[in-house]
Amino acid sequence: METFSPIVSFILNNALDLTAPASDALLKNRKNAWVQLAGHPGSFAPAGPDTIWKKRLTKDNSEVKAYQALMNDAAKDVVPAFYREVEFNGDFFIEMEDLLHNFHDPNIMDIKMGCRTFLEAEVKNPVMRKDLYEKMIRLDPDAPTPEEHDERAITKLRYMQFREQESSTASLGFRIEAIRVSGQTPITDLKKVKTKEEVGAVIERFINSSEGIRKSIEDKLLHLRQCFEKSEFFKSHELIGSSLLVMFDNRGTTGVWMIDFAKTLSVEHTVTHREPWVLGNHEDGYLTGLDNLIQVFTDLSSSCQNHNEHQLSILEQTTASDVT
Ligand code: I3P
Repeated sequence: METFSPIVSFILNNALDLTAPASDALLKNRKNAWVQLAGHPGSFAPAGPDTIWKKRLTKDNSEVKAYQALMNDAAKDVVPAFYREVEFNGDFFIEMEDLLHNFHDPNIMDIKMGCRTFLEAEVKNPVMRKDLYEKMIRLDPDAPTPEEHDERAITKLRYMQFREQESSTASLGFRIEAIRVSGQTPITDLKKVKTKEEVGAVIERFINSSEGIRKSIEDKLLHLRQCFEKSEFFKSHELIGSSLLVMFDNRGTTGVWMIDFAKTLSVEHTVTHREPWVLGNHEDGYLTGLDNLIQVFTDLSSSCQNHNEHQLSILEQTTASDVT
């Protein structure tokens, strides 16, 4: 579950690790949904109606600042509505729209956007981490250098770049972190999904080859790109570790939102989100990733159409043989 972004983990579990109710009044409507999930580091609480509280885990309030600015920006439509920052028992929370409220048992996909998944500050961080070495050899026992094997530790920069190379992040500018198909156990084992074809296969499975859902999500991605390109906020901010949340349900409702702005930081010069990153330019490759993601959706059009026509003809044959 840890590979889902915090919002998605919350949606999947409808649970959190907060021990105290956020506020009795706010929780009254959804009291039954207040479930403790042992050991999970989630930081969301159902508030309500139709809002959630997200706990601030870092000292700085970059995410609040991002949401506040985005509420008056061209990208307002494609981010969850932000209501306010709340202090409760010494902790700070963001009260925001509960994206689940329009969905019934949704299918959910979490896509981490960008070609770079670490802040530039990480480049100068010399801390050697044993946990990340362990994670690296679980993915590929041959990946560490002989020196890294000796030390049994690597820097976070080394690990994050390794993850970028192993997945589609480095080549396509996004990676699917996890999907949840309605009624099935979430799939989080996607760290080696790398090529356009592999990503396409995961997405086709996620949308169950439905041309209607494919087209609707593609349209929403195109709209999201337009909003992003018009946004003044994104011109002056780098986006690291931000996700796209894609949902649909069996009633045909679809939604695509930008989420997770804890590492969305103001930059002094303009960020194109398409130029390659070199240390100091703060480029993140977000739009490169979005261009490629849209292309994957477009490329799935003919196979979804064929699949849907095939299904239809099977249905017609079955109906015809039932009649005779
Ligand atoms: C983690 C993932 C997280 C990152 C975390 C990594 O790797 O890249 O995004 O947290 O760093 O361990 P994986 O997906 O393989 O589990 P941040 O985005 O906050 O940097 P961490 O171990 O320092 O928390």
